[in-house]
Amino acid sequence: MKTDLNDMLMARARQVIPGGVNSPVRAFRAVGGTPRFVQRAKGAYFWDANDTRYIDYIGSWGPMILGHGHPAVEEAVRQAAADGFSFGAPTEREIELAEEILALVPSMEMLRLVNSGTEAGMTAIRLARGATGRNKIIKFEGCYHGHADALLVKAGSGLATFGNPTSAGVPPEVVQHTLVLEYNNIAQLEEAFAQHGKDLAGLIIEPIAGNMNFVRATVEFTRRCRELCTQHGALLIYDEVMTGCRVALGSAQSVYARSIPGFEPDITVMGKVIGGGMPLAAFGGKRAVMEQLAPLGPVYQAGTLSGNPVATACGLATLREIKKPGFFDALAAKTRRLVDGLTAAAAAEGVPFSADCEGGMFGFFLLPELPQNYAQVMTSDGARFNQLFHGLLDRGVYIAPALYEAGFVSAAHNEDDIAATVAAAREVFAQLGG
Ligand code: KE4
Repeated sequence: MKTDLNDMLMARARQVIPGGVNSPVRAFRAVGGTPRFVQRAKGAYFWDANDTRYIDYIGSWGPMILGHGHPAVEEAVRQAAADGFSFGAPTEREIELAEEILALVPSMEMLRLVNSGTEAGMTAIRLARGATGRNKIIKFEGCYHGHADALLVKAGSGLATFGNPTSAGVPPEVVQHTLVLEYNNIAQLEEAFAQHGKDLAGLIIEPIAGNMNFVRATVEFTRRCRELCTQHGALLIYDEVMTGCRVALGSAQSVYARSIPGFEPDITVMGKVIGGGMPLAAFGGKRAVMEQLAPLGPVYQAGTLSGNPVATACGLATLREIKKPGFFDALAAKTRRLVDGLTAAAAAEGVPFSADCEGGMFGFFLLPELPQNYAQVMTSDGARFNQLFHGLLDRGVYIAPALYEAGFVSAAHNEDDIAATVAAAREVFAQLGG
């Protein structure tokens, strides 16, 4: 029996890193088995410690929209690193990246670069509170906005009660101002604003919830979020860390603006794609809101490595590639072919299956209908998902090791990869049965 080097590395990792990983989802706790330790990646693939190749549909959880090791991005990072890793002083490239992002997401007039989606989301909440002088926040069950204390919260016992912590170490008083509502539930949303509207600083939402695998906010729900925030003077915070420049060049807000003319959030949180795989995220909004931030205004936020010169080079090179004519049309069509192929394979084997995609992001459920909220997502059969996950993994196809996570296609995935993925899924669906 050949020694599995992933097992050896995991045993060693567990000695020095909690759970052997630097982020919990990587540990395969939900699906079982041993995480694959990546030794290198290129294009649509990575190779694990055993030098086994996988078609990669995680792509670092979204950033690798070009595929791994795009030559133009590698060259930009190489040149930037040669000029210096970090200065703690302003650089022209931070201006260039800010200008590039603002041009793609015109609801923002200004932005600030930070190092992670958590940092961006945490600061967006603080900014909404500072700008409005109010404390209360609405979030939705199933949406994840990073691990800041105020956002690690689950629904209270009812509308009247505020949230309870989802993590040890978060004092109840920290989440007492966070109200957790059901995604896509307009009646509950309207009731919450009726009860708490004058105290609400903001509402934060994933427009397409990739942390519930793939659940879209309905157009009507989105319209009501916008209307009620405007009516009550609360700020609509769009968490586009995952969807930003991933579901469309203009991000999810540009998709919703097609159905809701003039639709704009007040604050947008971004990450992943805009950093191209390096630690970089951002939050932005209208000038009047953003100028509340230090050093101009009373809302403090800072970061040693914010706007890091190597990370900004990686992000800028990535954005310059994805804005090229035809990039998103091709990516969206390829993602659609994958989803249609998987759907047909499941139908051929009588497996209850539903899937959806937008741009280069997709999701699927072993459910006959697409779920509309967290409770519906969690009716999925975890054991069957785990069988699907490992069946694909054994066939060299790497999807997210959790049924509530989305999938990502890159420009580097080719038609053979899509066909091989669908063929692998067909074999596993045949084993799963109806
Ligand atoms: P980070 O702090 O992980 O950079 O971003 C937090 C975050 C914020 N908002 C949304 C919508 C996000 O999806 C994320 C992070 N996404 C997860 C995957 N669902 C990252 C993977 C991980 O936690 O290891």
